[in-house]
Amino acid sequence: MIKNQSVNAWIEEMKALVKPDNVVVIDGSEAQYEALRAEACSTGEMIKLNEETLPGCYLHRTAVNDVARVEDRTFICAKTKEAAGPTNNWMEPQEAYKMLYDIAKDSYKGRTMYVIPYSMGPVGSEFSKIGIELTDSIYVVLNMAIMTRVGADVLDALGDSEDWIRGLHCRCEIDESKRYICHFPEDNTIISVNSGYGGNVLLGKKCFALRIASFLGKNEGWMAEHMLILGLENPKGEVKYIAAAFPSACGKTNLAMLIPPEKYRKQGYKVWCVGDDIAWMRVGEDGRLWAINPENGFFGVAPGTNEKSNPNALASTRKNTIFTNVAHDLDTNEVWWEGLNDNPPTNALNWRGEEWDYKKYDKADKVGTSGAHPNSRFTAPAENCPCISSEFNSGKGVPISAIVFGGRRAKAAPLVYQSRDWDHGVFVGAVMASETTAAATGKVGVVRHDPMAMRPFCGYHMAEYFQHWLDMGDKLGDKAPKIFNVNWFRLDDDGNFIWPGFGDNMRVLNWILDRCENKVDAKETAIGYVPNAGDIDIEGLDDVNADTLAELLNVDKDVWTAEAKDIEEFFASTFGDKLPAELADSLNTLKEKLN
Ligand code: OXD
Ligand code: MN
Repeated sequence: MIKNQSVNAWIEEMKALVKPDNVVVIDGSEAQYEALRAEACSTGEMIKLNEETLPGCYLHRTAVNDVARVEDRTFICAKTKEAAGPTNNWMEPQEAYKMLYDIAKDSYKGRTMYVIPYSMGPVGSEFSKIGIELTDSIYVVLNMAIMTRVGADVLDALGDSEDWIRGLHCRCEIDESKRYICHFPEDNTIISVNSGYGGNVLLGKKCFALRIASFLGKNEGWMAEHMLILGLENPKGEVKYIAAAFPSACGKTNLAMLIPPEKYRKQGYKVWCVGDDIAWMRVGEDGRLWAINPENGFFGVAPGTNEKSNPNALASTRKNTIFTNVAHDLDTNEVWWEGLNDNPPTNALNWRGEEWDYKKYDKADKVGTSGAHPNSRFTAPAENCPCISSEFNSGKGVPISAIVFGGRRAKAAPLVYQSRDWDHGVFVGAVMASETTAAATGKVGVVRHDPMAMRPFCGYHMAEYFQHWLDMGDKLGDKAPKIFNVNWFRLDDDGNFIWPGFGDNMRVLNWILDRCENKVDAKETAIGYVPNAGDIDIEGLDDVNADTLAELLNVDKDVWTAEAKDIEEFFASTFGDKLPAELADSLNTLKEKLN
């Protein structure tokens, strides 16, 4: 079936290394997927869920030691350590290949090699790029089939081109001590061994669409970003698009599928989801920035997803979805997770597959006592989403009016502010910091610097990445999107969230778009433009009055003086004199304005 010689040559090379019993090329047909689902169920790799209430849905459990991305075992194997930069682990490429090939050697014996031809982006679009993933996991095949565009038409679109990304995944023994997720940006190659967790093994996602693609983007003059894309439709039927970067598990999926508060809905406002995790953006013929979502599905965090927080995400998971590491209700053969509803199943297995007593749930030990793992996931087709954008499959993309950065910050960042210009906006993105979450292994809740939410995903030196952002601003000139920062997670002195978040975030998005169209004024502060109190609509919010709004918008001089010091230390210790001058200038301006 495969005619492309470079693809065939590489498959032969990898076959000789991993020695599969047989090779199956994934053609994208429903018949082939159905056979694979049946096989996975017969071996226990997947469990078929209730066909009446969850048609086409399956449950999978990963190994207990393999439930999140492993940043400490993720490497950028560029030729030099300098090219990988200070925010990435680095391994010398030849050394890395040798180590990985030693681990991968013979690892498919007794197993099948699945060859997955996939396109990131609509097949044939000028934005899109093609990858071939080899895997010994049916779970990976079926997830890739949801998350990307897979099949024979991808091979047709590739033709005899050598421009494609190699991805080798070997489950091996799921041995933590030999788990490596390695990227060879100069060779367009990804190798992942000893894991079965999505973020480590669905190689189209973080590995290709962010780490490798960010490197390609720098060289080819476009951007690969950890951003959702949404379209906000006003009562006149005009749709404006926003791209927003938040660290993992900080609500990108919720924002991307937001349902406007009732009063806005009645006026005719709507939100359309283009993507919830990744944006590829290019300067279009008209000089504006255009974006596509290269993915074809959602790999969303299950806990906390419910009828109120994100009805669209929940609806997306009601058919043809794969659930990973959630609780299994044995009475109904359905799934459950913390925050789904107040009725935990009484006859259930937890994410580890053990009998589970919901009464023993202890918030302080979620991993040990919860039904679902805190980083349990749903893999749902984008076409299931009730608010999927009509432009979702458009190869042309959508024009971006505003770029929004945000994180989990208890105090420093106000609800929203706007940068003074593009270069200052790059600074605003570069100084993003957020509390860590369960999406990656390691301690949860520690504030860390996460520039543009790309710290775990930038495939090259991050100071050069900042420079690339500045260069894109030069290309875009006065057509550049405006840049903002939001913080939905501000706490009061008792530790309660002050802003209601979820659908009400629409009130902030409206201000952002009004600013893009010069419809409202703003107050200049040391950190940028903050809304005038009357310009954020709080009508109908029970818990937010003028005083709370003032607190939410407050830019505290002492807090920001400490923040500026912290930024200075972060810049100096991480980037030294590689930091672009524009960012050092923005920091100096901030310090001057605070004085
Ligand atoms: C994700 C992540 O899965 O950021 O999107 O971890
Ligand atoms: Mn993500």
